[in-house]
Amino acid sequence: MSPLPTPTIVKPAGAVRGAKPESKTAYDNLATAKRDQAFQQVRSRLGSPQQIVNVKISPQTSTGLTRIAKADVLPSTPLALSADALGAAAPDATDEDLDRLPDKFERRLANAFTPFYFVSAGDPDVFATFKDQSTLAIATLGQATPPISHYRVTPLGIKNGFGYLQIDYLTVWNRDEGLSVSTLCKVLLPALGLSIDGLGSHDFDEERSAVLVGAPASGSSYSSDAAAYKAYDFYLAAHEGVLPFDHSGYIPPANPVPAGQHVILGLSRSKHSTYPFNPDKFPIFRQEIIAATFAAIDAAFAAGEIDDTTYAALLYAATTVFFECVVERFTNQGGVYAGTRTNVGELTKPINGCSWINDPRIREKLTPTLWRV
Ligand SMILES: [Ca+2]
Ligand SMILES: [Ca+2]
Repeated sequence: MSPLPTPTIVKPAGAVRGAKPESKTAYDNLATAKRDQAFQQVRSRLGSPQQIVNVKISPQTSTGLTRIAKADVLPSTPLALSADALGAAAPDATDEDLDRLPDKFERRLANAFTPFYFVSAGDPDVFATFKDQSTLAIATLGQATPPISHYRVTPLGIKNGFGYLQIDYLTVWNRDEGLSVSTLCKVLLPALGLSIDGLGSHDFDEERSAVLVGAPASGSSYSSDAAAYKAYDFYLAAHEGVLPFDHSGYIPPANPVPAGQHVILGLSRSKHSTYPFNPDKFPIFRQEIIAATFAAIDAAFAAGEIDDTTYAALLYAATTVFFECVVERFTNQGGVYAGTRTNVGELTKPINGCSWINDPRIREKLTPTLWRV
C-alpha cells in the first residue's frame, strides 16, 4: 500500500541545545525574577507574531492560471500518489447542477482525482452528512474512517485550447476537539508572548482540499472524457484563515498528474488539518514565528542581556513550545479512499440534498474559486 511521506521539519540551530536535558535543568533552576526578566527581553524584541507572518505567494500556475487565495505556494513537489483504474464512461448528459458539465462526467472526474486519505488513529471526531437546508446541521454521524467526501466540480474557463475545472473535496467533520496542551506549555506560551487562540475546540470542522485539472477543449466545450484530464495544481487547507498557524497552501506537482493518480493526504488528529505528509509533531506555528523567536533569544544572548544558563533555559522554553507542544498529532493506521462521495452541485444549484453548501462557513470555502483563467 502507498506510504505516507515523512515531512522535513526545519529547526533553528538553538533547538538542538533547547532539547538537551541540561537546558531543562537550567530552566527548572532559574530564579523566578531572573526568568521573568529574560522572557520580557525576548517579548520586547519579538513584537506581535501576527506582524511576522509572511505568506509566500506565487500568483500563477505553470499553465498561466491565477491563484486567488492568499496562501503559501510550496516549491514544486513530487507528491506521493496512489493509483487505481478508471471506471468505464457512461454517456448521459443529465446536468442537474446546471453548470453545463454532465453530472456523470463530474462524478467520474472527481473519482479519478479523489485523494487517498490517511486519517489518524484515535481521532475523537467523525465525518457527517448534513440536512438539506442553508444552515449547517448534522443529518447523520458517520465514522472517522473511511471519510465521507462531498465534492464539487466547477468550470473555470478555457485558455490556450485547454478547459480548466476546479474539483473541491470537502471533508466536513462533526467537530474539532481542539489542541490540548500541558500545564507547562500554558505557562511558556504567554511568557514568550504567544497565544494559541484559534486552536480551540468547536462544533463542525470544514476542511478541504482542491485540485486544478485541465484537458484539451474542443472550441468552447470542455472535454467530457475524465481520462483526458491532468492535475496542474493542488490546494490543501490547514488552519485556514488563522494567521499564526495557517499552513494552507498551493502545491504545484513536479509533473502534471494524470487521471487515476490520487494525491496522498494526512489529516491530523482532532484538528483535521490536511497535509501531503505524516503530520505527527509538525509545528503548528508558522516558520517565521518560530525563527523570529529563536532569533530574539539569540539576540538577547549576543547583547549580553542574559547569561549562558539563562540562554539555555530560554532555548528549552522555545523548543518545548514549538516542537513538543503546539504540534500536530497523528497516528498512522494506513490510508483509504472516501467511502461515500456526493456531488454537492453548485452554490447556485445545490444537488443531492446539499443546500448546506450555502451556509456562510461552507460558501466562503467555495467562493471565489481558488484559480482563475
Ligand atoms: Ca453538472
Ligand atoms: Ca458541478
